[in-house]
Parts: sequence; structure tokens; C-alpha cells
Amino acid sequence: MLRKKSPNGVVKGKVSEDDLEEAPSFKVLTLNLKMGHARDMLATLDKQAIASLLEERMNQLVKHLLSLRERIDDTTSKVFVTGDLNAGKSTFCNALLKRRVLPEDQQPCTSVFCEVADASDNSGIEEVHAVPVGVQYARGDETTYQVFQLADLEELVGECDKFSILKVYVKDRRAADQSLLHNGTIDIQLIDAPGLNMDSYQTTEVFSRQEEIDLVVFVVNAENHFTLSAREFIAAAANEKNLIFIVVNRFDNIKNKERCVRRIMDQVHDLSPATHKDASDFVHFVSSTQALEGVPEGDDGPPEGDDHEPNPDFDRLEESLRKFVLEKRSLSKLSPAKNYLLKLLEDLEVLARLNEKMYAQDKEEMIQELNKIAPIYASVLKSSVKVHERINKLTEDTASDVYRFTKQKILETLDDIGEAPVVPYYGLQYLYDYANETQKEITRKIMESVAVGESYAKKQTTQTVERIGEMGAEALGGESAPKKVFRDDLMFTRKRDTIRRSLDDTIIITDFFDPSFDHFFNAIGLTGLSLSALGLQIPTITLPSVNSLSIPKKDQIVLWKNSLSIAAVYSTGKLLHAGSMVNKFVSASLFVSGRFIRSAAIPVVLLSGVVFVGYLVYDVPNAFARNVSKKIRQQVIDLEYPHNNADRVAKECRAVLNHPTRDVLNAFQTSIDKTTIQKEKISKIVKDADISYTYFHGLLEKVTREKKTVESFDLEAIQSV
Ligand SMILES: Nc1nc2c(ncn2[C@@H]2O[C@H](COP(=O)(O)OP(=O)(O)OP(=O)(O)O)[C@@H](O)[C@H]2O)c(=O)[nH]1
Ligand SMILES: [Mg+2]
Repeated sequence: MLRKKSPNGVVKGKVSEDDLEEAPSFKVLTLNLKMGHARDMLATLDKQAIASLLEERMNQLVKHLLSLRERIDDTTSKVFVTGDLNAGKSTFCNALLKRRVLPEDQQPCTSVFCEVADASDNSGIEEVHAVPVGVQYARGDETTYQVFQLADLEELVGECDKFSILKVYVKDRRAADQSLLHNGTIDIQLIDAPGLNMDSYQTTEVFSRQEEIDLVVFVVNAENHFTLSAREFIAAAANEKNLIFIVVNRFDNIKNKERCVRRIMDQVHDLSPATHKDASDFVHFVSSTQALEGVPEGDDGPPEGDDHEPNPDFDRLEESLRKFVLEKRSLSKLSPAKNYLLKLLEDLEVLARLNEKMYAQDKEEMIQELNKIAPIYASVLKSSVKVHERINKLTEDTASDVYRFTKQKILETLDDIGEAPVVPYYGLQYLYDYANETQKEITRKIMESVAVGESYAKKQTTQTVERIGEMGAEALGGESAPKKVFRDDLMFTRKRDTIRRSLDDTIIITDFFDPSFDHFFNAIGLTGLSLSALGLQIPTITLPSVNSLSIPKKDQIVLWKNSLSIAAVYSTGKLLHAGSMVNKFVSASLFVSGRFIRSAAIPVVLLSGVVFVGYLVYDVPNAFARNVSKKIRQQVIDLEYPHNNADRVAKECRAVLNHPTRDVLNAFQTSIDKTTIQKEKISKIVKDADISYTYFHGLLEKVTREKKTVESFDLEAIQSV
């Protein structure tokens, strides 16, 4: 079957003009398409349609081969007399019978097939069996025909609506060596067919009955030469019958006989070369009416013996016919079968060779396609792994960077807070608010540092998303993932854990005091003054921090946890616990100074006490800020807040970056899938082409072998039966 391939190698079910040009024409395998349109039509049909037409044709061929075999097995020989209307077919049959059995007329006359056989086939009785249309004739079954006399033929030959076949049984009393029907060797049936006429139903019948006949005698009117119908019939018959008898009748009417012979022979040469080659045996210029001269008018029964007028041309024709049908029976019987088989095998050879070549080419081309696809596939796979690795690294780098930055920011904030009040201080009576606000502000600052980390993370993530997109586009080219809009405002939308909830916001009394010399000097206006600056040597004494005052836990006074009022704060004696500081100061002075100090100790101590208490009260906001921030910092560190938050931010970055990564990987997967599908599709075509190639290769071998066998039969050498 012919197919057209598209440039991408996918087989299309259409036949191109080029294929048709290349394809040699078939002899018997031609498809049943309207004449003249075959080429155009074939080009528009798809593979399936052509296949079904071909299958139909194959079925017809098988049927024909079976009928050929039947014909060989059949001991009778059927001589089929056909030709144009009014060419003198019936007259010619009568001339062969030497008896005016079949009606002759100048008008179109015979419209029913008349099959003339020897009366011995009908128990010696001369009669006509008229077989009604649609009935299968069986001589032994009288229901299959109506019986008439020979004289009724005049009427019967025109009744084509009623009868399809007229079986005419006649007696031929001529000697066996002269008679065609009564030859003593084989049964012969002489079939007088209706005249060919382009449009008539009978003509179609004539064409179809070719299958069951052994020899065609084509009667052509010498005055008209070959008509279009005649040419078509001979061309169709030539498929199997390379030898056709051509009877150029009514030759008596031709004046310039030589010119007529020349013209006819030229035409025969084109129509049936084999016939032309053996023209002396197969082409006869005769006059049937002259051959009938001496034969009485009407159907008076057969003449006794051979008493007809000598007619050399007709006699030669009869002799050739008898020789071909009787003596060279093997040739006349087997030649159509051999001829037909050879033509069919030649067609099959062409078909097999063409397809074998085409499938081999298909296979080759598709293998090349596969070879082209394989490296593409491998490179996409490789680049997908590479890009995935690069994207993973980029994501990891971004996450680490974001982690580092966020943690750094939180730690910096923790370092920064605490040295100075973070909210305004409005005096002791607002101490509660101050304490509360301070705590809030410190936590807000920490939270703010987390927010700074988050917005840095957003910026970095946005950049990385773009970079991932670019990396995908670079690696995939046109196949990149569809561009999506990245919205960093949707990051970190979950409510942040407020740090305050995790912190112990209990405020104890000591949170408000954090005396130190530096702060003290600062407080009394001696900024930058220290003991060392004064030249005092107090090597072992430092001001203890409030936290180090060793207040037992149980003794710590919780101020706002249990909602004690400010008054309560101040009324508690524990507050004065800080006074121990003064005691220490006094005792320390004992080691420090000389007589002056000792004598002045009491007033100085008293004054110092007052100043120091003043300092302590004055330093409350700073001390609280310092203590709370220290406490919070410690808790924040203990809670691993910087790490946890930085880790949370980094994790979200990673999670967000997973999306574009997945998009790029999906695009890779799509590209890989596409290539895989293409690969599978082409592999299937290769496999199919291989199966087809193997089939046609085998067919070609078989056909070539069979053809040799058929050719080897020398029909001429086979003895007649
Ligand atoms: N001159 C001359 N006339 C002939 C010859 N053969 C037949 N005719 C005449 O041609 C006419 C037609 O003859 P038929 O035998 O009926 O022709 P046909 O081919 O059977 O005609 P259809 O059956 O109608 O197709 C008749 O009048 C015949 O007498 C011939 O050899 N010479
Ligand atoms: Mg006739």
C-alpha cells in the first residue's frame, strides 16, 4: 500500500502525487475507481479506504482464480462470440454451425445469451431451454428452465427481461473432423452474446461472463473497425486471454480489402499483441453470409455431410479454431490461467517490492530520528539534574544568608537595648506604667529586629525566585515553565509568636536598682569620673549588682504579678535591703582611709546614705531598663529565640522557593515526557515498519518463487487431452 510520510516522519495515510508517479501501474490489481479519475481519487483517499478497496479487489481476484480453476477442471470448452452490435455475431455462429439456428437481423437483435451445445448433451433432443432471470440452470431439473422449439428462438432472443440464458441444443450431422460442437473429443459450447453497447446491462454481463469462458472470438464489423466498447472489452479480456480470436466480418462489403486489413492489423497490434503475433491463426477476414451460402433459409435441420460451398477464408478460420480448442486444448484451457496468474504475480511482486523498499526506508528514517532524539533526551535529563542541584544550592545559600542576617539582627538588637531607658519616665507614681512600657518596648524592638530579618528574607527570596526562573529558562529555552507572578507580601503572614508570651514578665523589686559607681558618678554629675580617676585604690571592692545581692528567691518581692500597689512597694522593708550596700560601703571605708576618714566617717556616711538613696531613686528608670533588658536578653537567649526565629524565617524561604523550583522541575519533566512520548511513538513506527518490511520481504520471495514456477510451465509442450 502506498503511503505518504510527513517531514517529521509520522506516517500519513495519504498517497501523494509523487508516490503515484513513482508507482508502476498494476495489471490486474487495479482498484475499482471511476476511469479517468483514479489518480485524483486515490490521492484523496486515506490509507484505510485504500486498504478496504484493495481487500475488496483481492476478494474478487480470489473468486476469479477459483473460477479459473473450475474452468480448467471443466471438460467442456466455452467459446464466447462477442463484438459490437450488429457485427454479424449470430450470423457467424450460424456459419460455424452451417445452419441458420440463431436469428439474424439488421436491427439490434440478440439480447439474451444463446449457449449452443450439441443435442447429444440433451439426450439427442433439439430444443431450447430458456432459463429465467435469476435462476441457476440445471438440465436435470426442469424447474430451472422452460422448454421451447428452435423455431421459437426468433422471439426468445429479444426477451431479455424474462430470460438470462437460452440453452440451445442442436444436432450437427457433419463429420466429427469438421464439426465444432460434435467433434468426438470434447463438449463445446458456442455462446452467442448480445452486442456490446456502452450503456446496456447486457454489456456489463458480457464483461462479467469472461470469467467462465475459455476462448473469446471477437467479431468486428469490417466496415466500422474497433469501437470504444470493443477496445475496452479486448483490454479487459487481455488480462488473462493473451490470445483472442478476431473475426473481421462483413469483409465482402469492403472494396479496398488491403487497406482494411492494414488498418485492422495496426489496431490489433495495439490491442492484443499476442494475437497480432500469430495473426494467421487468430485474425480472420471473412464473410459469414458467404459462409452460409448454400445453407437453406430457416431452421430446416442440419445439412447432411459436408456439402457447403467452399469458402477458403472461413474454412481456415474454422480449422484454426478447431485446432486451438481441440488440439491445443491444454493451451486454450491453461493459457488464460497461466497468463492471469503471471500478471497477478507480477502485480504482487511490484506491490511487495515497492512496500519492502518503502518500509525499509521508513525504518531507516525513523531509526535516524530516534538517534537524533536520544542525545536530546540525555541532555535534558542531565541538565535537569544539574539545574536542580544549582537551584538547591541557591535555595540553601539564600536560606543560610537569611538565617544569618535575621539572627544577627536579633542579637544586635539585644546588644543595643538596656543601656538607657527605652520609654519616657514620668516619675515614681507612674512606675508601674513605666515598667510595663519598658518591657513592651524592649520586646517590640526585638520583634522589630525579627521583622527586619523577614523583610530582608522577602527581598532575598524575590531575587532568588527570579534567578530560579532565569536558570530554568536558560536550561529549557522555549520549554521554560510559564512565568508566574511572585508576591512576597504573602510571605510571613502567619501571626508571629509574640515573644512576650514566652517571657517571664514578672517584675521584682530588685529590677529597679542597679547601682554602680559609673552610674552613680553620672547621676551626681561627675560624668566620666571613676574611683581610679580620683586616684583611689579600692582594688577588691566593686559595687555589687542588684542581682548579686543574694536575695533568696522566696524573698524576692513580686510587684505586679500579684498586683501590689506602688504604696505597698514602698512600705515594704525589704526595699531597704539595698541599704546593706551602705553598710558595706562603710565597712569598706575602714580599709581604705586614714584618720580623716575615720573622724569624719559618721557625717560622711550619713550624707552618703542620703545621696546614695537619692541616687538609687534617681537611677530607677535606668536600672530598670538595664535589668529588664538583661533579664529579657537572658531569657531570649535561653529560649534560643534568635536561632528559632532565624530558622523559622529561613524555613519559610526554603518552602517558598520550593514552588518555583517545582515549576522548573515540572517544565523539565514535561519536556522529558514529550521526548519520551515522541521516542515511544517513533519506536512503535520502527517496530511496525519492521513487521511490514519482514512481511513484504517474505511476500516478495514467495511471489518470485511462484512466478518462476508458473513461467516454467510450457503449455505448448503439454499434450492435448
Ligand atoms: N454483407 C454481409 N452482411 C452480414 C455479414 N454477416 C452478417 N451480416 C448482416 O448483418 C446484419 C446483422 O447480423 P447479425 O448476425 O444479426 O448481427 P449480430 O452481431 O448478431 O447483431 P446483434 O445480435 O443485434 O448484436 C444481418 O442483416 C446480417 O445479414 C457478412 O459477412 N456480410
Ligand atoms: Mg445476434
